[in-house]
Amino acid sequence: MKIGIVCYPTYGGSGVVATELGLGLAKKGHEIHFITYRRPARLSAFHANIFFHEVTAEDYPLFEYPPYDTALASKLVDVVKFENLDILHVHYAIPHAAVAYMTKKILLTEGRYIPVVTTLHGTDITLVGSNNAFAPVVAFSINKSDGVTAVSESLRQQTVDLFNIQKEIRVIYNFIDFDRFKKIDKDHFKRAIAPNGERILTHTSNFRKVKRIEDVILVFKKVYEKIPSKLLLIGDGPERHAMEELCRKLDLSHEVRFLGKQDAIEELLAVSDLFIMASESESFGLAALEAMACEVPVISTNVGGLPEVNIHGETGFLSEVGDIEQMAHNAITILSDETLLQQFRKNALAQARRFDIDKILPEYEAYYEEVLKASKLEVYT
Ligand code: GMT
Repeated sequence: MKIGIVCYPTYGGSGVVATELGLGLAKKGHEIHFITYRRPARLSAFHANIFFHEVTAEDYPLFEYPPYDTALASKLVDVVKFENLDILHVHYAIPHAAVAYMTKKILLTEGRYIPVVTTLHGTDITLVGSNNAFAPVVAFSINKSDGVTAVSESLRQQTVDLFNIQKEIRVIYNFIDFDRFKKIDKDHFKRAIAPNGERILTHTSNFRKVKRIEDVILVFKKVYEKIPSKLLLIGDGPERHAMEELCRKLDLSHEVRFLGKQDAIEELLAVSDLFIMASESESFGLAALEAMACEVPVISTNVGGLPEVNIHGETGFLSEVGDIEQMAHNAITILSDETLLQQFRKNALAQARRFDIDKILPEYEAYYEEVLKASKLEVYT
């Protein structure tokens, strides 16, 4: 199949999933065309089946905001036609699903039908999409997609609850590539980070408010008071500066390391004992799955799709948003008992295997086939 993939090319979860999906499909022989404003962060190496088309929204003194949507639609029309794509798969509804709809309509005027699959990732529905500024377009473009998937059952349900959706939404879970995410021997890292054998707690995110990193630090403080430990904070974003200030105020600067954006996250997970995710909203929690694949148990909140990934009492523990006491108690329970920690590590890996890329990729392939079969020429009005 020739598949066009549209996504945000950043370190965010939706861009990561879109890129890993494209890479996986390319390895299976599909021809993949990424159409984005920048080369996706995880698309570093050359692959014969992968093509990248950069979208540039030309600036002009009249534009306060460069018209990215228009530039993307024009680029999609061009790529679909000249690369002869079979299907467009857009990740994150805003604005990609609406732009794909416009693309479809433009191509229809030339008698060309391009089926569109939209994957909902979370904030496009829960935080941004449900906002009145976007809601009518989000609902419309979901209903006008030829196929719609959500990355968890919770996100599917939320979408149906928030919008008037006539389209069936298929749940296709996010996935993990075990060739990359596995526990590897990085003992020299461990010695550098925790020279006295301290426990290592880790958090990865884009440092936005929704991640509640303050809670992560406050949980860590309580753990640190009981168990010698270090906290690795991976990623960057708007909250970073305030969090650095908080660590200084709490006199934790020597115990908390801000590592910024990292490419080889698996190497840091390899030396971690526990992963903390304190988010107030999380449609899936890809970062938690990456940790689990590296045999790291997870202390998380119980929101959104997290209970579908992190199994309470088996792979880690779930708590109410903001319940710092409970999260700290759960973390101490696991970290103070080596036998329990080892059991949780094993369980985390076993649960992560349910999301093996080798199981999930065929679900996408089958879904594309289904959509292609069902898509008929729409009546142009
Ligand atoms: O978590 C973020 O802020 C990034 C965001 C994105 O759209 O890139 O992540 C969302 O999609 C990920 C991949 O499907 C999910 O694993 C995250 O749970 C989801 N984030 C939220 O729902 C807050």
